[in-house]
Amino acid sequence: MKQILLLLGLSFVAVVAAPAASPTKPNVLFILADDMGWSDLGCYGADLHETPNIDRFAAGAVRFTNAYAMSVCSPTRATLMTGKHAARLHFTIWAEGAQEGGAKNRKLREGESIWNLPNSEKTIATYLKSAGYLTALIGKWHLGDWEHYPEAHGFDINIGGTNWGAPQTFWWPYSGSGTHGTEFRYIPHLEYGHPGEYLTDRLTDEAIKVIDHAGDQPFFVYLAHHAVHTPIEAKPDDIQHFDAKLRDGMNHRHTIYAAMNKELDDNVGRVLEHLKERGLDKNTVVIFASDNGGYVGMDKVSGKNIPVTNNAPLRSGKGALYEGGIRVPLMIRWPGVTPAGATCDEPVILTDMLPTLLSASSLRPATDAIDGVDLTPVLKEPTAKLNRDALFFHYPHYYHTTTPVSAVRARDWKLLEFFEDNHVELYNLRDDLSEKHDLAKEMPDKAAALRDQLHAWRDSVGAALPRPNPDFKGGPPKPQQSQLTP
Ligand SMILES: [Ca+2]
Repeated sequence: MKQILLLLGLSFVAVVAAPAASPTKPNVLFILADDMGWSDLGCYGADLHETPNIDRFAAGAVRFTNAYAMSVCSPTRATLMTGKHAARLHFTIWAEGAQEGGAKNRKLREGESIWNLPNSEKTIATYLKSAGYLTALIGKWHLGDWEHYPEAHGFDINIGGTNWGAPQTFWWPYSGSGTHGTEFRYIPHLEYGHPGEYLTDRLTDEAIKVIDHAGDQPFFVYLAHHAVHTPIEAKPDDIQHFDAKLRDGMNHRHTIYAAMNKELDDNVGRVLEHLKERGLDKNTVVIFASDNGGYVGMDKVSGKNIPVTNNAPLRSGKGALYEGGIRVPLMIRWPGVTPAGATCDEPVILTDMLPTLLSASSLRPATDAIDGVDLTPVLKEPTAKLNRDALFFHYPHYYHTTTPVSAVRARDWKLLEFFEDNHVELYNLRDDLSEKHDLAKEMPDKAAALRDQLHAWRDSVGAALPRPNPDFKGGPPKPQQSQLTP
């Protein structure tokens, strides 16, 4: 209640002093899109979609072409916050999926996953708060029940963060039941709004209020938009624009999803413009990323019987460990450090955000069990190489795009190991970005070496593995999808 009153009051408080964040404590604005695919943005090659504001931001930032996340929501958010791999945390599936206990009549029982981020974990917010920052989560949290909400993880302010992975609707009052199972969902602290108000706009309004409220205090604003996750809902005028623009042969075909992307882009533009007007852009690290690959299933709301997006040239989408499920947009602008308009091809992962942001704030992680690395060297010099030979992925669960699987990316090489039959697939991403040509049989020694590397990593983090399901009755696998949204 105190936070509600505080924020309601903000509307009536004139913005006063210019910010006083010091060079050693830059402000941080982390904008996370939900389920945005690697090729959904103009600057990553989208055709139907229009994202001029994010494209302009990319032109002043370092844009990563080989950035990765986990393949679904909660594991990425957990690794982002802690700098530890989701497999080390044993947080490998979205929170509601972990509570359901996984698929039933399948060949394997899924690896066990937690659904509450332990309060003993230190997050980016924990560190920055202790260093004097105002810390705020605005939007999606998805890391556990109320005892594990952002307030328990170092955030002074939580606007909207709950255990739920998606709103029932993007239209005020954002509440109801039915779209995502039978439970009633709402967005706390946004009860006061008006008919026709759209969630992406409102979350941006709240972020701007918090930024202004920070005054002389450095801020960490984690603006975790629900867009462009289901339910696929957008403003009629924007939908009409993309209906008129759609042409045969376009990679993207879902005009409501295109409108959602445009509306997210409008709001990224709005918050960046606000930073500029306030003179805060010169001392604010701004990061834009997505939490997993684009969703290639159907949505239940739009009435369109087509996949929500298409991650081409990448294979598959959310859930899978093919590139379409894990490769994501990532752009970072760090005034005085990042060159404008550079691209960086070095493989990076959102696990790297904690050590990077701590470094930007002249802090160091307190534990050596951090899996991420500080990206400062490639932010200063985007053609530099990081001292890391591989990235790892672990999704011991079923989804409509995959069976339980682990993967390793080592420079140009990528190996996936599927647990149902232990078969491996080997790809050279430099030659075969779309993962069409499995080289495992042609190059058995290379495949064996990467498999050994993957197994050694799984052992080192204590990854939870799937196991045979004694109750499996055989027969064709029944498509399994949670009633609750990832
Ligand atoms: Ca997501």
